[in-house]
Amino acid sequence: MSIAKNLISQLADVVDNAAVHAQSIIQLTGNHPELTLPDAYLIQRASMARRFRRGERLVGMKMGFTSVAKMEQMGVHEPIYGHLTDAMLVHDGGVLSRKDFIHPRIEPEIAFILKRDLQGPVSPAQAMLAVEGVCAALEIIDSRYEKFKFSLIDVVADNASSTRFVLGNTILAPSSLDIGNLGMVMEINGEARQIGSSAAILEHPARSLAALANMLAARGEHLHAGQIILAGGATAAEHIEAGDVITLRTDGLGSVTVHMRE
Ligand code: OOG
Ligand code: MG
Repeated sequence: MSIAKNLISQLADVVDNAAVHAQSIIQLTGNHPELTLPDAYLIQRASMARRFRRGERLVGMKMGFTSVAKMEQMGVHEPIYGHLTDAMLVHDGGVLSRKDFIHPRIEPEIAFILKRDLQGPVSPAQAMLAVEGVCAALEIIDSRYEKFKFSLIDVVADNASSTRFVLGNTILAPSSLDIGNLGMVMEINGEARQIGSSAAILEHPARSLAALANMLAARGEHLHAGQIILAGGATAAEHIEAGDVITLRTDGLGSVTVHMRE
């Protein structure tokens, strides 16, 4: 059975306020062990509704925990999704301000931009037919929970730790390269800190896109033309601090950079 509507709304306020004020909170399941995964997605959607009321616009979706490295780092072993808004989108070479975050981390990703609606159930190959372009991306995550520690249910309620994402300027048609095994090197201040491959993302990022469409289809929802989809971190995430410059270099998809200042 699902929890009461007013509790969903109250908990959505808790995660939303934590994000707005960059202040950490204790895990929702600490006080509410009865929360289920469907409840967590309801809280996520209710918190997004607050952002939309403030004028933010939905621009896409993200997948999380699609690589073994991410699952092992965070102790969550099933893929989840979250919502991305225009306020989270940072341009390549953009600058972030450390004070806007609690304890930010960064991870290397691949992004898809859709040319048409994508309705599950679909196979990975069918999902790719809806893709206009692919690019390298950096995702900045900032769990609202103390010490960046959470359960599956807590992280889903917190919109999968979403805070910012940066898209590379090299956007290629998926037919022009094989995205199944692209080398990815994430550097912080010129030092290679994570080295991986797009193959780490569910063995092929197309599987992540299909998995997202299929998870949404189970709720009667679908992806829309023009949306940006992050396939999930290919490696573990790295802590970032004021003064850091982070660059992701990829085989074939160019590079993408973001700066963190005070
Ligand atoms: C949750 C978000 C996971 C990914 O790419 O795996 C995620 C987290 O790690 O805090 O974005
Ligand atoms: Mg991510």
